[in-house]
Amino acid sequence: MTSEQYPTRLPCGNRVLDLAHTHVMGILNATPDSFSDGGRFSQLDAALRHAEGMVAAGATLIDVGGESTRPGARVVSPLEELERVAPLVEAIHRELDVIISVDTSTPAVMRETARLGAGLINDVRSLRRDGALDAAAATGLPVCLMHMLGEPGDMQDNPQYDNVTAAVATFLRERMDACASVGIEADRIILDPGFGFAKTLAHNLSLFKHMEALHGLGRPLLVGVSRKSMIGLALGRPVDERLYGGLALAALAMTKGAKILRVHDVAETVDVVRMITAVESAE
Ligand code: 7PJ
Repeated sequence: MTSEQYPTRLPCGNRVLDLAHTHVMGILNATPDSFSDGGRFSQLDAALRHAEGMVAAGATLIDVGGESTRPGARVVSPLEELERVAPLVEAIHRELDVIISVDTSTPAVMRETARLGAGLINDVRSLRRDGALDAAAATGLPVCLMHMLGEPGDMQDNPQYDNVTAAVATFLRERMDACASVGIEADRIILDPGFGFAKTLAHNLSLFKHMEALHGLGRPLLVGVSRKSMIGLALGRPVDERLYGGLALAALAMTKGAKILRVHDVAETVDVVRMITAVESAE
């Protein structure tokens, strides 16, 4: 475990994230036809109930995403993305005691969801879209910067690194500098190695092994590996059989000092966090 070099209190809108502890972030997909005309209410309600279940299971953050980053996924317009995400953010803010993270690269979505109660901007493109730096700065919210090369559509076309961990650290440092240039200071930033984004299995495993090197950037780490292909490839498991592999990685990420674990399986991951905390709290 690392002792934090940063203040442990991170304001996220009207809530505070205590970075002295490890937190579980539950994934909530506002999927392509979630809110299409026929089932608009029922699908919104189902998503809200899913969020409620994750909060009851111990998630302190819910990550709401309206754009699929799977290679080959359809491009979503800003308006469409907003129509998927905004009703959910509004409903969660009204009904649940949780920090709402919005998984978006779209400036208009950042601005509007911040107004509706979001507490964190989670951008897999690290605010590289036109207008994203300014939009994020204007919200006053913390930002999660994630390493990825290229775009989700082409990121897996033969990614190459001399030293993947060093490349990720350099990239994240540059994005922190870009943030500073628009007034997003380091104390508002969370960093993410970006597992599965523009990385082979060998890259993902090496980056995971050497994750502690990223503590040198002085900011809390978020790790998202839940059900990802690095588990599938390492174990030879389809997506619905990756829970145990994912829990192993969650435990390892926590002991390597990650502060936020982004997962689908909240209850199981919360048990991992509680068990490790019990041991670490012992005499
Ligand atoms: C991540 C993410 C991740 C952050 C996705 C998936 C793909 N945001 N959004 N980190 N992954 N910060 O969940 O499989 O690893 S979408």
